[in-house]
Amino acid sequence: GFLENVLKHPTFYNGEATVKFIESHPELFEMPRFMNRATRLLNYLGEVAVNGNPNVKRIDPYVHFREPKIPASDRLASHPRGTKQILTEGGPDGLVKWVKDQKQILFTDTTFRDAHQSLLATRMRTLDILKVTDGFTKNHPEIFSLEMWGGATFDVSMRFLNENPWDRLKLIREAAPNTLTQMLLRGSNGVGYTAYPDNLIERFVEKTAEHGMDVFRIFDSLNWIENMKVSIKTVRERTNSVAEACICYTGDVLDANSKYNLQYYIDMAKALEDEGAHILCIKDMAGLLKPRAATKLITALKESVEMPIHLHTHDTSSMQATTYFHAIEAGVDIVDVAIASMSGLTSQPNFNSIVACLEGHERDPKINLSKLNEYSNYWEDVREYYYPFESGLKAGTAEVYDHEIPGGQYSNLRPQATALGLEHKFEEVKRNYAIVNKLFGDIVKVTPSSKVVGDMAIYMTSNNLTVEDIMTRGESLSFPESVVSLFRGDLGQTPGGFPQELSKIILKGKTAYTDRPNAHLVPVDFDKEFKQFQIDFDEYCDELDFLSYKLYPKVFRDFYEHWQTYGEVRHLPTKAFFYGLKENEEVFVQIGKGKHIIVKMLHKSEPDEDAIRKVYFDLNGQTRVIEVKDQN
Ligand code: 3PY
Ligand code: ZN
Repeated sequence: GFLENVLKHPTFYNGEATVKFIESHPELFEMPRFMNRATRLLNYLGEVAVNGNPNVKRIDPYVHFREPKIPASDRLASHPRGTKQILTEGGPDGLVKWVKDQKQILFTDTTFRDAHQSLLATRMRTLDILKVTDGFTKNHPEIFSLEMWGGATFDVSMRFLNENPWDRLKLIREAAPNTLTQMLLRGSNGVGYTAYPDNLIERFVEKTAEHGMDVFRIFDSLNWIENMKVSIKTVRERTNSVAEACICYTGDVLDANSKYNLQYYIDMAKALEDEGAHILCIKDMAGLLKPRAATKLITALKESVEMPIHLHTHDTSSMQATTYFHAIEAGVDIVDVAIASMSGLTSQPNFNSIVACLEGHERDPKINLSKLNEYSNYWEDVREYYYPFESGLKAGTAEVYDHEIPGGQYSNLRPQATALGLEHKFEEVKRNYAIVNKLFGDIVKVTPSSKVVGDMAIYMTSNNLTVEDIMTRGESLSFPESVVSLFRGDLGQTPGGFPQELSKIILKGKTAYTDRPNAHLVPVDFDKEFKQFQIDFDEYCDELDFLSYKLYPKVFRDFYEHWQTYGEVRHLPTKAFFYGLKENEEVFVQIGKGKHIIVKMLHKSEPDEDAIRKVYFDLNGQTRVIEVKDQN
């Protein structure tokens, strides 16, 4: 306890403590919060040994895990200079100038965010990322940025990984001091699925920048700039970070009849430049940008705006490396790629192969390919631990040009349809997705608008509804809440507006609004609400926890309760975290800087009459018993 901490403190122990000693060492008081760190982890391992990890739904006894090999790097050497230093020295404008003045193609590596969001349901754990972050950024200082936060990772890390998302940000930042960090921000929807008060978005952006975020990629799920303004302005005015504003690519720019035609992109790009964006991103979330369309679009945008252009895509069609080559020749500045073993299909195109094919090109990035391949091998072995979250997609599909389902959603849709008993109707779900898009007036589909289209497609499929049914007897149907909300204006406005007749049917007499959704929300009273938050949780919960709570109240509460019982589970090796320990299996767990425990599971007893099992562990040489109720 406290007294023991004081007595063992080196200053006290060496007789140097003064009257001010305790006052100047507040961490001594914090110790009880961290007491029993090991016991809590044993609670977790005991629970998993008896009941399994509740988020692992499918265990394959034949899967064989290999020990991932961490590529060599000099742990003690300092990092070579990289893009982070350029930003620190020259600010966002200096960085933009540097990007434009040099000729090589630049890369954003999405392995730490979009790749696993799109392939493994966002389940990648911080521990597996951190094992290679230091070495990766030492070996590859040419990389423009690491996309490593935001999108779905914020919510999933609390909800399914029981990790504090802020820890991930701080730890990766610390391990990658030479490379820009990058996140995906859903404009006024923050890292959530609905609009938040402006001052919450502002505070979130400020704190995120303060704790290490360099590039904010900002989009709106309907391409409605009004929803992006607060985020862009906050990044510009209150941080030293980069505001990268997106146009979400929809339809086909080669199709002269589409409302998302070349003029649409040029106008929106200019408008974003006027809002103060430092970089323009073409965010092709479904992977619809065809090679020749890339030539047309990138060439026109290079002529229309001064900002560097950053291209993001998903390889759902399996053609997107070709698109990148066309874009690179047309002068795109930065492209998004994922390390080979985490690339392809609904993820980003293959970093390693693109590097190989650019060898000798006038924009050759000169990245050490054999080292990059070693990292791919690391991720290939790590990926195996996550097999229950694989989507099962086997090949690219040209259907994506019809249904336009974003990569991250596509890999989720079959499991979602299966869970609803619609597995045999998956084809119909995809077809209905395209039908709903037309019905809604051809909208941009990306989180959260894509979820609404998906909900409606599933609703139509499970109720055997056609467009005609909706238009003729829609008054008697009760539409999914997300659909009503979209038509009410909760996600903002779409180019040309929502179809009037359908809107009347869906809203059933209620009126829609056309101003910003955030204008209808009560601002957060930070002082007052934070005090109450600390009373409701505990006084050690800080302002970052408060932000997590404001964004996801229920998810945060569950996460907090999990933490109280099971501690910092992010320290556990991934195999132990998902699958528990086998009898006599031993793990080394680093629980803090220079602190570790060695845990061996000895045995678990049969359940007693109350279904309680005893799980015996050896913890650093001492036997410990954890009692767990068997839920089976
Ligand atoms: C997200 O919002 O999480 C996305 O990845 C959208 O493409
Ligand atoms: Zn994406």
